[in-house]
Amino acid sequence: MNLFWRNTLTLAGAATLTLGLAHAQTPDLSDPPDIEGDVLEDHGSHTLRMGIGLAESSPQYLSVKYFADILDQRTEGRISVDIFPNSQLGDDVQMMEMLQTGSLDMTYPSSSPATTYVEELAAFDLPFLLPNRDAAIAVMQSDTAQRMLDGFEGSGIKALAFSENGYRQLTNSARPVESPEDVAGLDVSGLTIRTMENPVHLSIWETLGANPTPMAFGELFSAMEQGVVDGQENPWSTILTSNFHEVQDYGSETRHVYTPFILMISERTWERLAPEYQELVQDAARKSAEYEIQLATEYDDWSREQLEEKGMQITRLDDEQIAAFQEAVQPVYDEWAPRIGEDLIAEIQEIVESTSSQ
Ligand code: KDG
Repeated sequence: MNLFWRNTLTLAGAATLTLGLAHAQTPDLSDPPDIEGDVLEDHGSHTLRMGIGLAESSPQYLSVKYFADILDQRTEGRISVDIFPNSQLGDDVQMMEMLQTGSLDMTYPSSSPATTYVEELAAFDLPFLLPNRDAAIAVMQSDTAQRMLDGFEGSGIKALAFSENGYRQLTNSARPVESPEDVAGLDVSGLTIRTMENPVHLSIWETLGANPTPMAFGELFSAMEQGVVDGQENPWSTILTSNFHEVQDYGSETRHVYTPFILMISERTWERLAPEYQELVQDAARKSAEYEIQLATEYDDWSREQLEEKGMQITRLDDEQIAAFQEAVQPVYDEWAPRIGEDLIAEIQEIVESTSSQ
């Protein structure tokens, strides 16, 4: 564990089960791809416990069900996956620690709190680095990203695949936000914003004049309900499937950061699996991650429309308004780019540019 990174954060304590009930409604979703391949030879039975932060209707949960179905079908039920949604078993930070000790088999955090294990992951936290989904996907599928997954080696965690959490959007209960000035407040105080446990995110919101508070995702709904924080930022699908519209009146399509998820397994669990099972788990992880990206894409705009229908006042920012945010967070780049690594950022920018020239 890198102490420098750890010390930058204030951990917000244990996750509690405070999310609203899961939404039953979903957009028109693609069916999971057919499960192909023979049934594997019997190498013993395993039950894998997987904890995730999000609700049963989220793209993350639905893709994990597909992951479980692949393992079930290819082993005739010898590998089963028990999924615990809604931060029931803890938050991203706690569940990664449980993977290290072997008290939990699998989890699926955002890359942002995982920067305590692999610092290079913080490149994803730089605001406005990935301008569109094609670029983001190209980066997640690149050798650069594979190097980041390999960087977990020796930590007690094996990182299997990247997928999409998505473009993060700001919501709050105080006022419509169209500009950095609205975040900072002119005659009123800056918005109190919950962030993930990640120093770059703290820096973004401090720079914008907000009062950022890192907090576990599982505590967020009640923190907003009780007015402990004014707002938060997450992809529209998470805002909808976690029922944040019940406690947040305003949304702004800021798209300030694209966050990936990382599907991971405890190294202890991994080592207990026969090589043929390991290969299957790795393959199922990649396939379910691809499916997750597909679902997250299908959810994104649909979720924003649903939120509007449910009464959230959503501001779509034009290019000029986005540019104002981009300019305001330039100091975050200046502070963090040298610490994260200029070469790494240049590598990512090259991948981004190669997608725009296609
Ligand atoms: O399962 C993932 C969630 O725990 C979390 O990563 C969601 O983006 C998230 C957040 O804001 O904490």
